[in-house]
Amino acid sequence: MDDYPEIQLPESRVLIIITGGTICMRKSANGLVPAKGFLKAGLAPRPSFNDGSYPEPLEIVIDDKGTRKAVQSLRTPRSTYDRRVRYSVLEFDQLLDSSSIDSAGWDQIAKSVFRNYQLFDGFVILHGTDSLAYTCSALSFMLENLGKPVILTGSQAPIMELQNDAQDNLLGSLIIAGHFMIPEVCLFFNFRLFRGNRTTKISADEFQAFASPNLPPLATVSSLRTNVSWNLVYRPTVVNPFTIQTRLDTAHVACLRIFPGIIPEMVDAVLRLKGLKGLVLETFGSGNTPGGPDSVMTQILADAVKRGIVIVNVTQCLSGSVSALYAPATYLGRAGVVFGQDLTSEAALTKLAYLLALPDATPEEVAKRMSVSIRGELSESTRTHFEHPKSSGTLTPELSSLTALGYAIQKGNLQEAKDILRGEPRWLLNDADYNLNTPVHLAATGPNIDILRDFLAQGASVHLRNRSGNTPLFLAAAAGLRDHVEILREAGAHLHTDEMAAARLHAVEDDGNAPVWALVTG
Ligand code: ASN
Repeated sequence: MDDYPEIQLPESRVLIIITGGTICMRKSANGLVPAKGFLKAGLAPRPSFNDGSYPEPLEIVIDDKGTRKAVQSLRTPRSTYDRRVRYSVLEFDQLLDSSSIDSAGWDQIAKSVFRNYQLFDGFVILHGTDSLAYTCSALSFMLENLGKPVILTGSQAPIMELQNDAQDNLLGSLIIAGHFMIPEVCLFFNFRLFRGNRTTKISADEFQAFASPNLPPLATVSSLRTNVSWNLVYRPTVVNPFTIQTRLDTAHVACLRIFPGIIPEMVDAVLRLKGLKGLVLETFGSGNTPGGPDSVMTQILADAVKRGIVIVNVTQCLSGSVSALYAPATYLGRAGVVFGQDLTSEAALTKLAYLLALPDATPEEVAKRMSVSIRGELSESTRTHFEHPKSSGTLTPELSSLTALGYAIQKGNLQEAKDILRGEPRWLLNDADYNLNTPVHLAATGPNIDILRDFLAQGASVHLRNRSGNTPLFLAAAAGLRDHVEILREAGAHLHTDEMAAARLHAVEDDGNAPVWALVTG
């Protein structure tokens, strides 16, 4: 037990999905292999992962077969943010060295998140580092309209080793998933949180194994604080609930690295692979390949594009973007090769596989979407991309702006609310007052539904809970506001597990609000 007075602290729920990787490996006659029983052997004995209340109550999780089962949970000690994180673990039946992951494995992860979405506040996925950047990229596309944090991590040394990076990587991930509503697929490694689809593995053995060369970290952990760059956090701004897209088409895409002296026949042979639909071409510098405007190479590429193959130009360099700066890249563009801007190869390949798997994907449509950002995976050079105003990055609310916004909501004054948000140097919409009510909580019971609609269209989270543990949806139902409830549901809001029992009781009570409660329990 911790030494602080035992007051009722808010608790977040996080699901850890274990796919394998070094983090959970043990030595065997064949070298390191992943081993089961991580919660009990790896986490329960460590004070930072277990506040001593073990064994804790069972938590419900939904397994791969869709069966609800009760599993052991653990709870962290109190955090610097006065919160505890309760977590449970779902292990893949077959734990993998991540070199063996494929699109079926990605489906399994996406389905586990989807099935358990309403039961948890955030997700941590343990994964080997070898293919981690690919999995992060793939999931960022597969998880559509994500409203909760999904954080992937792993380690270079197993948690059972005396000196390891596993403990810090997992603890940092758990804390972020349990405290910060960053609705992105992220990678946490060596005290930094990255947008997953911007990452690449840069070291086979250093603890600093990943980099995000074209986008600064979304958060850094230093001493006791987690500093979130809220201005960089990507939020879906269409009001739609969370869904997943599975079965990425990895069977019909390829990646080819250009090198000095590469013969056009080699490129042609790859482009004539049976069934090939998309190719990522790793070019020199800012997008250049050998061959002039009338060269065989350019002709081969142009012919392939005419046959309906989407070819995407990305740079071999660790950072920077491709562009039509030099003549060779311009010729590629004229041949119909798409500029992948500053996409990593991992993001380009998985994005192609994702787009090609969408129903009715035409080569033209896929090519068009490859050079625009759909999940913040690339920087669009021609468009001022969506960025929240710069912030100092801590959770500390500036009460004056939040209070002013609260009054505007209470008065139902949409224009005033918009003005406050526009002039605000930080992104206020996910901040909270003393009672942990966010502007969405206030708008959910406010007199003007257009304010609620506006906040949701700006990507404000519907999943944050106030000090009493209530979501905006719960408050709107309690107030009997059917229209507010409906729009929150459209945005993917659902009741937290702890609210469900009370809501079900209300739904059968003989009172005027019972039909509204019925809407949220269905
Ligand atoms: N081979 C391991 C894996 O990717 C490497 C690691 O996790 N550090 O599963």
